[in-house]
Amino acid sequence: MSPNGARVFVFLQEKGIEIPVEMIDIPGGGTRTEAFSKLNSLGQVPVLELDDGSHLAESVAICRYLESLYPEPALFGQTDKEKAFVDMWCRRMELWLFNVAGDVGLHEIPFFAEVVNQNADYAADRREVYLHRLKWLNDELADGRTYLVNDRFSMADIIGMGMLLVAAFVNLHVPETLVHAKRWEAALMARGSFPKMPGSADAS
Ligand SMILES: N[C@@H](CCC(=O)N[C@@H](CS)C(=O)NCC(=O)O)C(=O)O
Repeated sequence: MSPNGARVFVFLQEKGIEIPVEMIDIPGGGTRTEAFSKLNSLGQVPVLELDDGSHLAESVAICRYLESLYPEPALFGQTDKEKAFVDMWCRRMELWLFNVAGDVGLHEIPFFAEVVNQNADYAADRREVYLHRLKWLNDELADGRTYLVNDRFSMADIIGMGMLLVAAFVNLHVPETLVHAKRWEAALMARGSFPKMPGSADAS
């Protein structure tokens, strides 16, 4: 499953929301058709079709909209302060980690040669940066908390799940030495909503 689509799937499962889902065959070119570009002009999943026929793209925007329709359990924070911290951690996970692992994929996986001018040196640099930033995450989690914000599972952890997934696609894993990041990863993997990882027995 695609890492950004997985965020919405995890969100739906954590909320217990059931909606009709259509899977798009990305390697088969399903996001690059004219019909799909009418749903999202960037040619990317996920996309949520609303009752009025409009189409909402961007995984975090979709999840935010679903949170407004299904407030419980709150995954974007409960109090104003918690909401702000979830926001901070969503941005950190997306911009500081997820996108770095994503860049490795964009610059190494042949399918994405149409999307970027692939550069092997840049990909190698991003691999190092990702591992360096995992050390930062490990230090952040050294206070022993289970999840990123207030010990309560949130959207920031969901982006973290997507990060683990996108990294696994390019064979980047949390080193055993980063015990706090490993503890956080184990807590995420223990949740029933954790996405199927590449290479796992039941991965699709
Ligand atoms: N910022 C977007 C990123 C969406 C995205 O990159 N989707 C990828 C899959 S993870 C995609 O559909 N790629 C299709 C393609 O490149 O043709 C989000 O959060 O939804």
